[in-house]
Order: sequence, then C-alpha cells, then structure tokens
Amino acid sequence: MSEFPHHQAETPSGAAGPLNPERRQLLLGGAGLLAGAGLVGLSPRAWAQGSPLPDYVGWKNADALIVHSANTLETKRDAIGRGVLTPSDQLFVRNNLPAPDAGIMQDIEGWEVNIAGVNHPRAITLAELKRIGVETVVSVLQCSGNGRAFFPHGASGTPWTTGAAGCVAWTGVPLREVVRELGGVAEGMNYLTGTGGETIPAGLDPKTVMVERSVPLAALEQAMLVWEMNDEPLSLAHGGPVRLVIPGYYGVNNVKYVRQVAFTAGQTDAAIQATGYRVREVGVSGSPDQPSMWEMPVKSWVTSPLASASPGRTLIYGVAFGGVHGLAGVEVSVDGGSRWAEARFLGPDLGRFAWRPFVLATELAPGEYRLVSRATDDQGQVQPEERVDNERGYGHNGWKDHGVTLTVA
Ligand SMILES: Nc1nc2c(c(=O)[nH]1)N[C@H]1C(S)=C(S)[C@@H](COP(=O)(O)O)O[C@H]1N2
Ligand SMILES: [Mo]
Repeated sequence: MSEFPHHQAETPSGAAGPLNPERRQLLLGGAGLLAGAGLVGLSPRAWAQGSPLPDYVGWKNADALIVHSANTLETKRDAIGRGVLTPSDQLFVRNNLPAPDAGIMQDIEGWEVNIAGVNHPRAITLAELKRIGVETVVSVLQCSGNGRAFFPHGASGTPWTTGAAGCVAWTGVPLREVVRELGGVAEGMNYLTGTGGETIPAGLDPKTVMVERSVPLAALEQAMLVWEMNDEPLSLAHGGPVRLVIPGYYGVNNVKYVRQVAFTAGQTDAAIQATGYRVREVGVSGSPDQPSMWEMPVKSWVTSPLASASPGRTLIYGVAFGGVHGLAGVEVSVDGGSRWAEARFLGPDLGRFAWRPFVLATELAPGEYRLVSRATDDQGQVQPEERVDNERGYGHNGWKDHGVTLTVA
C-alpha cells in the first residue's frame, strides 16, 4: 500500500462533499486553535451549543453515554441493558479522525469501494454489492482500549472502562462472495487491507493519520461489507454508507466509510497499523514486530447491580463473549473469586461472534460483596484473573479489575 488512493467522495461535485472547497475551509479554519493539541482535534465536529452530543451523533441517547470527546463516546456500564443486541442509540462511538461530512450519506447507493489485489480489480458500488449477496451476522464490536481505565500505569488514550463495546447485527455481503465475483484473491497475498474514507487534512502526511488496517487473509472467512446495523441503514457515526466488518476482531479492524479493500502481500505501513495498536511492555514504543490488535479473546463483566442492593434475592446480570471463538459458559462470584457459580444465559444464542447476556440468581444478606464474572470460550480458554500490563492499555480481559463492589443493606 505505497500510494494513497484517491477519495471516492472527491468525484461528485455535490455542495456538501467533504472536499468542497468552502466546507474544507471551514473544517480547517479551526486548525490554529487546535495546533497545540496535535492530532486530537484535526477538525472538530459541529456541536450545537447546549446540546449534550455532537451533531453527527445527535440521534443517540445522551443519558446512556459518557462523552469523552466529540469523537469518543462510551456506553455507561448500566446502560448495556439485558437484551441480546445493543440498541444503536446506546452503542459507543470511536473515531480516530473526525467523521466525514454528512454529505457522503447523500448518495449511499453510489458509494464506491475499490477492490484491489484480486484477479479482476475494480471499483464496486453499494448498489452492486447489494446484488451479489446478503447475510446478517451478529458480532461484538469492542475497542482495543476497552478496560484501559483499569491499568494502573495510566496508559495514554481514552480511559474506557467497560463501555467501548456492544453487540450488533450487521447486514451486508460476505467479502468472499465479492472476491469470487472478481476472480478470486490474486496470488501471493497474505493480508486483507481496508482503507477508511476520511478526508485527510491538507499538509499532513496521510500515512500518519489515515485509518488503514490490515488483517490476516484468514479473516476473509468471516469478513463482510455491511450497509445495515440493527436492521437500519448504517449511520454515518457507525461507518455508513459501507463498512468493513471483521467479526471476532477488535474494533479498529472494522473500517468505517470503507473506500478500498485490498488484498496485499504485506501489512499497510500506515501508522495505525505499523506502530499503533501494537501490544508491548510499558515504556516501549510501537513497532511492526509486536502483536497487532486482531482477534479478540474471551471476556465478560457484570452490568448490574453496580453499587447497592436490598437484602434477599438478587439477580446479577452481565455480558459474556468468546471473541473470535464461541462462548461455552460464564461463572459469577460474589466473594471476589473464591467461590463460583455457573450463570444462566439470557435470550437466544445469536452465533459465534455475538455476546450473551447472563444472569445469576442469588440470596444476599446485608454486607459488602465483590461481584466478578469469568467466561470460558468453546476452546476451553478461561478469562484470566489478571490483566497483562502493556504500554497503551490494550486488550484487558482480566476478570479481577472488572469486578464491582456491592453494598447490600
Ligand atoms: N474509517 C474509520 N474506521 C474506524 C475508525 C476510524 O476512526 N475511522 N475507528 C476504529 C476504532 S478504533 C473503533 S473502536 C471502531 C469503533 O466503531 P464505532 O464508532 O462504530 O463504535 O471503529 C474503527 N473503525
Ligand atoms: Mo478502537
């Protein structure tokens, strides 16, 4: 991926396109203000005065969300709910770059995804994708940094606790069907590389900020190009018109506003891949030889009750998932992990990549309790007790830190 392919939205001359000169001027107009903040606010999204949410996520349920920044919204721990799917208006949002202008949603059927590294490469519109095939897959969407707030070294990045995760239904076409249409993957390709459709502000080296992620070619088995989330057209906030979804993989690999999917021999040299999202010891910088945030491991946490309860019968709720593997079971402890009881799943099993709400009914006398949960995947891998400390606070699935202290009185 040596070149920076042109943005599909540059082509239309629509007034609201991201590259419309006036609009662009507007976006960059605030750059001086942000210069000291580095990449934090390349171009802030509009945010109506007094409104609890930025405009592009104005349709969300503000009561369910913690607004870390205009580009970073977390679902409150008690807002996950007990349903099998996370309501769209409560799902977290994470943008490394500001979301593209809403103008890209004006002609969603005409949105083009360039497919490269196949035997017959070409650009393909959403209208065409919809004619190739369709499937609905339920998967957990979880940011690599979910649980970062529990790392004691103060890892830099958003201090997510549990709410940079949700479980949603994606509808789209399996990428392998698109690839078959285009003659199959070209020889010698080892990775699937997706490129996001954000406009890169002028004057910046695209490689330093662009969202371009490579995953091992094996992920083609489950990769999808999706246009619906929870049975509704994919919103701009969640990557519309078209998003690359890799069920079982961390959030960052699920490239929003995808404008290119390329099969490549090596991984992209974009910073977000080469040095970002790399697991390494505290104090060490990122480099391509370190593990990348790809497949998600087994994880669970309690969602209710979170602080207090009345004595007597208590229902303890939570969510559990196997990540890239299926989920086998989940246990709950009310004494910080000394004794465990098997919890019961709530609602239907929506497949290998979905999470499952769970519940355990128990009797609690007045006192203080430490509620923890521990899931096991279908490969027999058990959620570990401890986190693995690492520089950026990635991949925390340790059950101990995710516990809650409950006062029964
Ligand atoms: N194009 C693009 N895709 C992206 C991102 C982004 O900034 N731009 N952020 C990634 C990260 S880090 C995460 S955790 C998820 C968040 O998905 P959501 O905003 O739909 O919850 O999107 C991923 N895909
Ligand atoms: Mo993320």
